[in-house]
Amino acid sequence: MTTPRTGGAQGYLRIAAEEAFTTPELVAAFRDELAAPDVDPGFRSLIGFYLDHPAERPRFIARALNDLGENRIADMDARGIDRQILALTAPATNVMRDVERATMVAQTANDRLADAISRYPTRFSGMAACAPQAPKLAAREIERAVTRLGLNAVVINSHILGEYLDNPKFQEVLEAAEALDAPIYIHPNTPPANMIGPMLEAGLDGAIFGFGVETGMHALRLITSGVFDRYPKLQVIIGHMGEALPFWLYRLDYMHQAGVAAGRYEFMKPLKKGKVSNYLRENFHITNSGVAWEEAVKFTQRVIGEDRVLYAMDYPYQCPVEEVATLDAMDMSLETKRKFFQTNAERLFKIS
Ligand code: 1DF
Ligand code: MN
Repeated sequence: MTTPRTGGAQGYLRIAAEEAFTTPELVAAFRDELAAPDVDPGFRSLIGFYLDHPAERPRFIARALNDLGENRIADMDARGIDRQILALTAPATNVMRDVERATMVAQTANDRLADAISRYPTRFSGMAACAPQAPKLAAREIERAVTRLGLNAVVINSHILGEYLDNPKFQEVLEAAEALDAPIYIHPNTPPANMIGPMLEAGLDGAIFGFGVETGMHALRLITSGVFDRYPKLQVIIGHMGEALPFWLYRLDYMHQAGVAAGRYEFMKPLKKGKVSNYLRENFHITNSGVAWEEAVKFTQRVIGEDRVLYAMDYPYQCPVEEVATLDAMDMSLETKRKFFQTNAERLFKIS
């Protein structure tokens, strides 16, 4: 295979929708959190590894996360990526018990991101960070980031100190996102302390599996708790081929209907749109981050619709140079590939 080029000669631009960066303020806060008593076990496993492990991959990742300039652009050129949609790297502010500091880290990250976008307006777009543990301030920061900084989406790294966005305490965050027409990307986090035990023991707590289990459950909780009946215009993006939810969908619909009909759980009320799958098809977009696999892309397009499946690379965590050539070669019409790589992202993130 030849090296993929940027510029769109293949009939579409390649926009990568889940690309990570960090800031000095976030790294400092991570270090302080790691040194604090009772550190979250998933956070220690994940960030303890990436900040300090001497192996080649974590050292490459730490360097790449810190660069919003020429080195990142060169990596994008080498991989055929025209534009990155940037998000503050996981778990960002979600683990911070110092709420004021978490809010400040999100604000400075948004300012730094807006600055990078102004330097490379054709190569970078971005999502707003926020600290949902201070919901009013988070809502205000989302508004500032969307209306003043031009960040047309929000990233939230799944559970917030063990709590989920269906909790009514976070309603201002969901309201702000819906009112501003800003999709929320629920990016993975490691499972919380009360969920992680057997996964951590087996080395399955991180991106290999635990991320997907935790984040897929978060998305499902939003559906089954009725969040989208309360915020019908809210759009949520999930990565990693929908954290496997498309593959579960038949059984989710069946068992959800059975549970609702029996009145088995207080939490699980009847939903306006009935089935779980109706919400996945109307309130979600899915990226293929980390899953450069033709069969899975096509299955997801068939199950939730080709207007809702987007390309993402997950730079710098998973960024092999040959990836886009594999996806360019998918047996798929040019029209559908263009939606996947370019136009779905342009619409969702309001890129013109
Ligand atoms: C990893 C993967 C880490 C993803 C990430 O953020 C991340 C990893 C700390 O491989 O440990 O965003 N990912 O989305 O797959
Ligand atoms: Mn990621």
